Amino acid sequence: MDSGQLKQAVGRLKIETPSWAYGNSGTRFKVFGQPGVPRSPYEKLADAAQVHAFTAAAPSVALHIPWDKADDYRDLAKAADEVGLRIGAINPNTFGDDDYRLGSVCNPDRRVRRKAVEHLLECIDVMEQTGSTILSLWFADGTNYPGQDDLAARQGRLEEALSEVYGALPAGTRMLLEYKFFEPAFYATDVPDWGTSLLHCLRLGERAQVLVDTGHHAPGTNIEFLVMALLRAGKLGGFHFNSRFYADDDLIVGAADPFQLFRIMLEVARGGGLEPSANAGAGVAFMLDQCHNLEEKIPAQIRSVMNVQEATAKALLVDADALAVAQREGNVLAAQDVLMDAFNTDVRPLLAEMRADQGLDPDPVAAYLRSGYGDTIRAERVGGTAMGWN
Ligand code: PSV
Ligand code: MN
Repeated sequence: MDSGQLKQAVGRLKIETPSWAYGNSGTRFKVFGQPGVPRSPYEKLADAAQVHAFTAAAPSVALHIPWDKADDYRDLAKAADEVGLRIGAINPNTFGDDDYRLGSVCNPDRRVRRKAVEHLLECIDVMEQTGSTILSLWFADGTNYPGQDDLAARQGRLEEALSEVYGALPAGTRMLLEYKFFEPAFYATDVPDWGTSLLHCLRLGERAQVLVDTGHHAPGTNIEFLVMALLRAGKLGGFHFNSRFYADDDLIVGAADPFQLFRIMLEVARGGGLEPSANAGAGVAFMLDQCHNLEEKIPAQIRSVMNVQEATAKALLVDADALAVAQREGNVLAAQDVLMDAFNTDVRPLLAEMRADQGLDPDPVAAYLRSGYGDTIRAERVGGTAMGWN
């Protein structure tokens, strides 16, 4: 691929940012407030628009309901449009209510299960009102102790809930099922891994696909392998990108292990996942799912978008012909060289050029910091209740 094609391919990549990245966040020990943080979903959209303005790569924002509850979702979608954005995935929240102590859709109590399903259906309404095409599901359901509940019965309840919700999906939309091997349940999580998610998605049908959150695996998991396998099966719905040192750290993607991000994007590229035609035309949804507890939020999202672009550019630089020859000949060292040559290439000058071609500042973070937007929101957003986890 020559540099012109590479710039075009990376330029086509779109990365969704999460509304919750713009609000206050922290750990279970402390949520730190930052000045200038949005007080409404509308202000979150304004911040997300900055990320897109400086990168031209983040045109959509995921919502989390009810964190982003609005009186009028059509109006919210209109506000997004006015700042050059659209509403991306709708993420129902079935973990932030006392009723969900023993789970949501897997809860032994039929009343609680019904409440959770009703919320999922309400989120489908939100999709219809905002033009969203993705319902992105993650369940905090699980058990803390062996024997606490019947593991198989919980799968049955999950199956029942998913079937009802799947049946209510509007035409042209899809459902992504995210897995996580731990947290908040300690003994058994009801959707712990891509295998469990895939089993449910296969049973549901074509419009149910697996969502890979890069922070949700045991240490040492070969994430690029499962990405390859899901893509081959047409079941890689999308990503929640972030970075982990220990657990689900939700840090800037590529911060802990840029080589892993490169390997993931390499499998995405080789499997055709960068093409809009992937997944029977639905494409792979590239989304960030990270929070910035210490650092400034908007430039941190910009940095994250750039990290995905850099990893993708390096993946596209891999000399496929040379790699094929090395693999055919069983030349392990040569194959390794091909990969490392691409990974060790400094793609930043090329991406700076790509941005200049797009009419952007070649250095988006610096340009944002110079813009004065941060000072403006810190001065203007005084009073009211900052949005966040608390
Ligand atoms: C759970 O850890 C998760 O990755 C899910 O995607 C949630 O929706 C999100 O984080 C909440 O921050
Ligand atoms: Mn996630």
